Amino acid sequence: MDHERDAPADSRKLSLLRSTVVGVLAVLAALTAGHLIAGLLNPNASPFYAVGSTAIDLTPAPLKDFAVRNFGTNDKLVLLGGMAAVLLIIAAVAGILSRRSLSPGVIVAAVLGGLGIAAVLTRPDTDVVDVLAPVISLVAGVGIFLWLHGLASRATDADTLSTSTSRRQFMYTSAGVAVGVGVAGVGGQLLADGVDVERSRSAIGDLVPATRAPAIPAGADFAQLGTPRFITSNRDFYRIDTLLNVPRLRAEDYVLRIHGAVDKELMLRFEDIRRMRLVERTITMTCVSNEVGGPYVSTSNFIGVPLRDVFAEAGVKPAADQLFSTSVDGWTCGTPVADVLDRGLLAIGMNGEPLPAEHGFPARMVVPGLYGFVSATKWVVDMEFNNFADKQSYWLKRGWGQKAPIKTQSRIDVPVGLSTVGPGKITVAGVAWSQPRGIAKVEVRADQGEWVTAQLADEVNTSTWRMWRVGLDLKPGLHTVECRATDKAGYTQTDQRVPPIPDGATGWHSTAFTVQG
Ligand SMILES: Nc1nc2c(c(=O)[nH]1)N[C@H]1C(S)=C(S)[C@@H](COP(=O)(O)O)O[C@H]1N2
Ligand SMILES: [Mo]
Repeated sequence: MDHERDAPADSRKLSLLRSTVVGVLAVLAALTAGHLIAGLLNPNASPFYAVGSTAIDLTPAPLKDFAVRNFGTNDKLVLLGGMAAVLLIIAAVAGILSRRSLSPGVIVAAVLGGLGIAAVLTRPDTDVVDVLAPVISLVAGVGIFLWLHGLASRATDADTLSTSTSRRQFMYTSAGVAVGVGVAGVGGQLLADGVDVERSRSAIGDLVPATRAPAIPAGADFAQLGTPRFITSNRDFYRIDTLLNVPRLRAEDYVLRIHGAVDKELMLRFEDIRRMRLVERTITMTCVSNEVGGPYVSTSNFIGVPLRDVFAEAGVKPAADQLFSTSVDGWTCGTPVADVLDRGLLAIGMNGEPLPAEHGFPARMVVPGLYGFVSATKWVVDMEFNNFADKQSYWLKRGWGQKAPIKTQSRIDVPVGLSTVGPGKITVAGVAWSQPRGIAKVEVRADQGEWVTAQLADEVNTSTWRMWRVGLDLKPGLHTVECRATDKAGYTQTDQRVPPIPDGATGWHSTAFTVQG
């Protein structure tokens, strides 16, 4: 850029506005160019997503728990939004630092580009060719930066006759780049969405199991009082995973590898699984991250093949004590073989439909009685029989438990906390669960008084939640009620509060509300 030498230093300094525009557009161009190429190659190779996913994996467990607790299922959106905000600030600062010289901007672009390349190279769900996405991202970022910086410098040269032309040229080019950024971003997203999981799902049609789950009796929930309905709709089923974008795995492309301590290694396609004898089972799933009184518990009619049947041909060697499963995105999970063979399911359907994409389409594991992080691998593509001593799973490496049977818990759904109810007799109602033991009793007390035994709804099976209700006569004013469940093994919930990490929260749920006079 020869004009750099011609102009005196002062007049060569880019305006604040132009330098900011240069920085921000360069970074946006880098991100969206990478997103577009990733859309063509592999959506997981988008540098923005890859860095975000890596950040999730590297996040210390307490911070992750904080995120889940405070943002729930929106934690990923919060992360992406935060990343975008930080990037825009870095971009603006890099632009402003480059008012006199190109090097700060180039250095920032190179560092960000390097991060993108490193993230894509180390993701478990990307191939080597996918590195093209962050490389093009880097090239686009540096290229747009140099180009716009050159135009901005020319527009800044005070002594040229053509300054106004140069200014206009900078403006138009910036606008053009902004449009390009929008097109690349939207295009990349459309391409990523284009791997048509929905078409693959609907091509499967209704799943008809050989044995249906028994019908849910009308008396199984107290939904009219404010408990959840017994069967959670697919849309309302809680969702927990480490992913920014749901894997787009089509049933046509699906292969499950079964290997390790088996007599014969197996490769099963979706059609192979579907042709096995399908059963339907009503199961309540629970997340270990659920706080006392929390929402991460849901019930579905899962359709699938008992894992025992899936493994019959493979022949599991008796020495193996862990089923180490891996999802298409590289998340891993270790499940005790005894539980897997006793009651594990390779599920392909939920409530009569193929699994929704976010719940593991086309196939996932479900093992009643174990928290999801040690049993419920979604988008499962690899199952290896080995020993717990050999291989550590995703959450175990991050300080969570190795074995995590679901703890007996109960929750008050009504009255809603801090609400005003009554006057008259107050109905307290909620749910309790203790898969696979089953619930024997739920008790409620008000204001630390005597425990009152609640009425239990009809039991569906011992691997599902159980609704309860009780009527209390309470004087007008503020009250606190607590609940505790006893399972069929005779264990009554302890009042001792422990947090979810490492293997599930304990303690009694309590709710405060006001009774009207
Ligand atoms: N591939 C994959 N499978 C996963 C997870 C995950 O992060 N990735 N999370 C697990 C956890 S912690 C739980 S509680 C359940 C939740 O299943 P759901 O989202 O269908 O409710 O999925 C499990 N399976
Ligand atoms: Mo979980």
